[in-house]
Amino acid sequence: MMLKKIMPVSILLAACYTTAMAADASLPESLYQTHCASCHGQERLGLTGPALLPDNLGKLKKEEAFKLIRNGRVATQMQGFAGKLDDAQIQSLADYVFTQPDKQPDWGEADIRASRITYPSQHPGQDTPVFKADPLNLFLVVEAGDHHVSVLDGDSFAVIHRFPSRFSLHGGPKYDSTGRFVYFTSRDGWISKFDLYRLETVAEVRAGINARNAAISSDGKYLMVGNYLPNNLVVLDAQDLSLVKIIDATDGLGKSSRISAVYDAQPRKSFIAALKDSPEVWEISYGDTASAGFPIRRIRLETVLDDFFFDQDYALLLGASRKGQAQVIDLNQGKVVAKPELSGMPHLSSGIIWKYRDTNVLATPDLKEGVINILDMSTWAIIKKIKTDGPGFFMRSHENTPYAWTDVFFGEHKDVMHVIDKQSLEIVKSLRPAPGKTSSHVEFTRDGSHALVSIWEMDGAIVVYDSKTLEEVKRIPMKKPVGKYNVYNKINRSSGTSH
Ligand code: DHE
Repeated sequence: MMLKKIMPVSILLAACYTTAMAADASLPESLYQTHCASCHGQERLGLTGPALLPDNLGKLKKEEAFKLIRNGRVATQMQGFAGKLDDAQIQSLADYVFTQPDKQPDWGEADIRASRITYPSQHPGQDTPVFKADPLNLFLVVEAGDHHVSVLDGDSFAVIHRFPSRFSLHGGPKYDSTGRFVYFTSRDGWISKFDLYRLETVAEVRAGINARNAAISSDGKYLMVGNYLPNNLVVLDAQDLSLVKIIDATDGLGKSSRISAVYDAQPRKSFIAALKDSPEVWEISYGDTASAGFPIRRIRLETVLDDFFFDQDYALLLGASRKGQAQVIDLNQGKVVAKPELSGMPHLSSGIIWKYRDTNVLATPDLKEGVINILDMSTWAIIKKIKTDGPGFFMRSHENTPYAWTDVFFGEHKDVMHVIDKQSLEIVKSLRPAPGKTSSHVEFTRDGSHALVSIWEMDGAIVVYDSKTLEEVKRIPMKKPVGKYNVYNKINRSSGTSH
């Protein structure tokens, strides 16, 4: 639908460019305008295809970009250009998309407002689920392989619905407190609101060019989007995704910064965001004061926070820079109260918490080292380093299971999923759900009886395990299911899952 609306204008404009640049038809800019602009936008900000700016390309390498332009991308509208362009032209295009534009692109109030789309409902007035399944035991499975989301019944493990998503969703979708509405963020800055009762998209808006993540306020009124480009936080009305406010990410000393991430701190009625290029964390109140303009309380730190996580009360924040310098910030006192000795590259946003003896522990995987760090949350001492078969990305547990699960994401053992006993702090089993294929990202059913593991391949799967016996129960084919999110566990802020 969007394709029809946008294509003619873009093609027309691309054609004008082509004429103007006819003399330099071999220049990469000219090749780009002729062959790419109609889908990826004249300024590389994305249209029906994703934005092609260096910071939006994620982990894509230049060699992969060359192959992608040459051969196309399976299951997308990206066609291969091997018949139209020679290898030198393809290489120059691959180099071009990795080059920063002369002028930093902007995305302001007018762009945000103009991008908003609202969709008419197929079930007007329907305020109960259109399906027979426990709406709180649904999983949303983000399938990056062909950019779709599957709605999975957590009791029968049947897919009850599947719908297309924006390109390259990243981070966990955010449910409102009822579990009816859910918000997705794409790396290209698109926010999509989906109604899980009616099984339909409600509205979409592009809040930025390169978004980090989003958080929904616990009262369900606001969505806050943290951006890398432009450097800002964007407040949206959660009802219809209309723009409420843009907050420039400028630190207390006047320096502009990207946003590392933003989260909702439910008990505090505030959003907590960290700046990525400046050692500052912000508490932005939405309580009774939202009408007064989302006031910012700044906490100045010694080092930046690239990745961070909270205790269950949102009184303490544990954060780390990518160099591993960790700090615990007491959000009430507004100061650093501990500096845990973490090394490597801890992935704190994947941290989980459980009760251990007379204390709570926080466990975090590490993106560089094959280790799970277990920290005592009363002293912030590392009480155990569990050696794994390689660096991992995600961890999960549930209040009703004695185990914590973690993946080995990088290296020759990327197919291993370790199961850790939460009391002995030992690995009790290492599963290989699909030998040779990356297995990653676990999520539990609402009662904790089953653990769902992703096989991260185009012809991948969700593998369902009985969480007591650790035996496989079912295998559901999926297209690179990067993550899955259980409604109940999320809205009840289970200490074993991400928030
Ligand atoms: Fe993520 C969540 C940061 C790369 C898949 N990732 C998050 C969150 C942050 C983050 C801050 C929490 C946001 C939220 O849920 O609101 N991710 C980063 C990085 O800094 C990093 C290392 C570099 C980058 O490219 O941004 C990174 N992430 C990746 C990937 O390469 C992954 C594996 C594949 C992809 O899709 O890009 C990836 N990240 C995920 C997933 C979640 C996530 C699936 C949600 C986890 C959850 O269970 O909540």
